[in-house]
Amino acid sequence: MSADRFVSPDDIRSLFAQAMSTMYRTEVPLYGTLVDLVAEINDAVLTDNPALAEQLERNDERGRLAQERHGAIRVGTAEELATLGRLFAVMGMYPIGYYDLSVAGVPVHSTAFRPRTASALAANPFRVFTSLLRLELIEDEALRDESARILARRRIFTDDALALIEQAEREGGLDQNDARRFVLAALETFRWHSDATVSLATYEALSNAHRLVADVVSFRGPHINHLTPRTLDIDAAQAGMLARGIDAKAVVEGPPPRRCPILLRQTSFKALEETVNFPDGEGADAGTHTARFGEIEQRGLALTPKGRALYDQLLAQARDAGGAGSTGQDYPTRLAAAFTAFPDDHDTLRREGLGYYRYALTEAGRANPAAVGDLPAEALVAAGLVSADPIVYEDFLPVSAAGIFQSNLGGEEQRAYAAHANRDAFEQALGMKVEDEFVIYERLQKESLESLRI
Ligand code: OOG
Ligand code: NI
Repeated sequence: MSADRFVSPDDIRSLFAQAMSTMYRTEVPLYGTLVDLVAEINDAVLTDNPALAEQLERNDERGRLAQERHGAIRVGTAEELATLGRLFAVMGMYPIGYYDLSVAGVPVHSTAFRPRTASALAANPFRVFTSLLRLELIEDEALRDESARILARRRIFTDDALALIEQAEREGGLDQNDARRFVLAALETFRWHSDATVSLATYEALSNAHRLVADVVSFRGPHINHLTPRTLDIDAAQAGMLARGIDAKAVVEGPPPRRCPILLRQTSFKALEETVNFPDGEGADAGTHTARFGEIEQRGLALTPKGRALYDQLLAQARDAGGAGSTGQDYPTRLAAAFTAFPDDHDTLRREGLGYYRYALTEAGRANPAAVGDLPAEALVAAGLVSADPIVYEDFLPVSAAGIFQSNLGGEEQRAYAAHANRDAFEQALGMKVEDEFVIYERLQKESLESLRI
């Protein structure tokens, strides 16, 4: 059996991302509006800024831009999470990063399943932010036990999906026909079901414990709760949402506007009020649930641990000023003021080791390989023989994620749980280790440096 009868995991991921996008457009038409808005803005930015267009082209980001999305789901048990890990592996997506949201009052911890090599990222960087409910954080013991019983009963994967995961693991891949079947079967896990599996009374009890608990426990599966396109100008996207009368979140999460974008800036529109049907036709009017929303993001430079520490420090400073968190009219001003301490030109960011860069020979460098020799990268950049472009941040930010969760659960900022991050428990549930994102960025940067000398 030769491996080339198999469809590459990159192609399966692209098929899946496309299928999810089509499904979500039908489920949440406003998502389609966001995608169109982002496409318009990105075209305009690229037309106005040919240098950026060239940079994206050089770094294999131009082609992926129109396809680029992340989604998010929340699961209830270790078994669900572990099986998801196997399902995503068929598509070349691996758990990267550990996020503890309990400190922000959300009883979950999370990872992102995503591709991790330069070629896989260039093919399609589709990522899914995946949260596992921490039932142990529900105080009411009876409710906790009932939730566990309800979750233990449900089956979130179709038989076909499970069989095809096993087949892919056993044989090392899926052929064209099975890959197509796999995508259709996998899609079922992420579909929205408006029928609750629990009584209205149970739903309300769960909701009182935390709206997120109701969202995870009351339904047949972990519906995809948003899909996020990537814009090149989030301030334009935010203005565009407001201009179209979309109920956008007040604050853009993440760093302030900058000349050199870093990490991730995100905005979302509020969750839809959906009608939920309860068994026996109960609560015909009572049943609305906020689960699904739309989000737009702008991605920038991936930061090194040193850069990230500075980011975290300045963000905390902006949020703590006046004790107002990220609420309050003056938050954008506080944020901008704090971030004046973060260098905003690429030469400084690079020389101070704050971000990761991809190095490549320029035309001059290619024409004169002898001049490249053993010179250090900085000297080559200074001589115009090598370009250094920002490596894009492919991950998430816990403070931003908490803000997104909060605004879409319809909640006020809530008290933090007295829990601690528990990466070991998460990895145990998942059945594998989550990878450290810094190691991946470091490797991408190193590979680019090595490519200069070949
Ligand atoms: C996930 C929220 C996190 C992001 O972009 O930070 C997220 C959720 O609400 O399930 O998607
Ligand atoms: Ni998101």
